[in-house]
Amino acid sequence: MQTDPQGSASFSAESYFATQPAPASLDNDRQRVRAFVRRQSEQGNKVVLVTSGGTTVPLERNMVRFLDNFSAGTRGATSAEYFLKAGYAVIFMHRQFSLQPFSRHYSHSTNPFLDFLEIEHKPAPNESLSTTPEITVTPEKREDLLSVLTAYKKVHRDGTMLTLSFVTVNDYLWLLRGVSEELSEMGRDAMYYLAAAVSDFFLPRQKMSEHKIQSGKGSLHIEMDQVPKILKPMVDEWTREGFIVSFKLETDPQLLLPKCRQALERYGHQVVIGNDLNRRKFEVVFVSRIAPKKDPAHPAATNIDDDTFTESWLRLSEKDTHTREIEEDIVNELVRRHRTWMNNGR
Ligand code: PAZ
Repeated sequence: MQTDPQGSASFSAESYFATQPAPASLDNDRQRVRAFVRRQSEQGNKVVLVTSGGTTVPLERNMVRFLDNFSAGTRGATSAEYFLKAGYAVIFMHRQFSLQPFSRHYSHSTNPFLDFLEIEHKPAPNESLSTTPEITVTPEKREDLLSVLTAYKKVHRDGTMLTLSFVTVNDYLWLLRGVSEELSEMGRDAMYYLAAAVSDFFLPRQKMSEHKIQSGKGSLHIEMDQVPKILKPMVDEWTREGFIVSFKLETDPQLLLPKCRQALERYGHQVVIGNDLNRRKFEVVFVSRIAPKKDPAHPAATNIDDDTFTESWLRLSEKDTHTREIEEDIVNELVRRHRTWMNNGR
């Protein structure tokens, strides 16, 4: 663990996992992932890990208050559906109670499913006066519901989705490491799609108050430590040759591209997808590295200072925003790039 000039600590991934407790469900989750990966591998399926939703940072061990990260889980849940449609098996690792594939279409706040149902009173057989109430689907909602339900039932029948959940940033980090290590068995056939909004700061267990923080002392000062940059060990140690896609969210448009490039430079993974908070539903940018040039004098070596980046924007037109989802285009593009990545490795 290092200390910066202001005195706050920054954990390496190693010191983080050596000092912060693993969630109680971790071993069980890892076993489920292992069995799932083995099954998908036998069936010749590619697997994508989709992370989705925000993480919390508890302020007390007996938690009353916490800091949260913005994210409804729309990107993750929607993308998972398109990956399934493209023939991938999906490990859907999401914040508890955030949106999920298929059920997201009938979220209680935007599209409550009870509004789709009607009660019909049909005459009961042999009893002319009484009626039996029956539940039916509102006719104009039928077609949409049938198509969502058909896709949902198929995924259940085929066993191509495994759902795991996290709440805190600590749960997330442990689970991400565990799932990545299990999934790395698939080598290049695995994709990692990191759409969750993960806190950059946390309160180590050792600094947390045991009980509810009391208000008697007036204002509250909390100094948080930096969450370790886990993409580095993820690329170098946890995943073997997997195709890794991370997301970068910014609110200042000037920062978006520099931050995406910086992430690729630091961690050396395959793609960063940049999105602006207010434009994310209809515009994203794919940033990746053009393979470093070979030095003719030393053909075996690559010059890593010679990095250049490619940037390609995906946009939905004004008209399409109401009828299409940008995740469909994101997933199609990634499936294409993953195929090239797999072919290059073989
Ligand atoms: O879940 P949502 O659809 O509301 O938002 C998706 C998102 C903006 C959280 C995601 O696209 C993203 O950028 N995730 C990474 C955030 C970050 O840590 O930079």
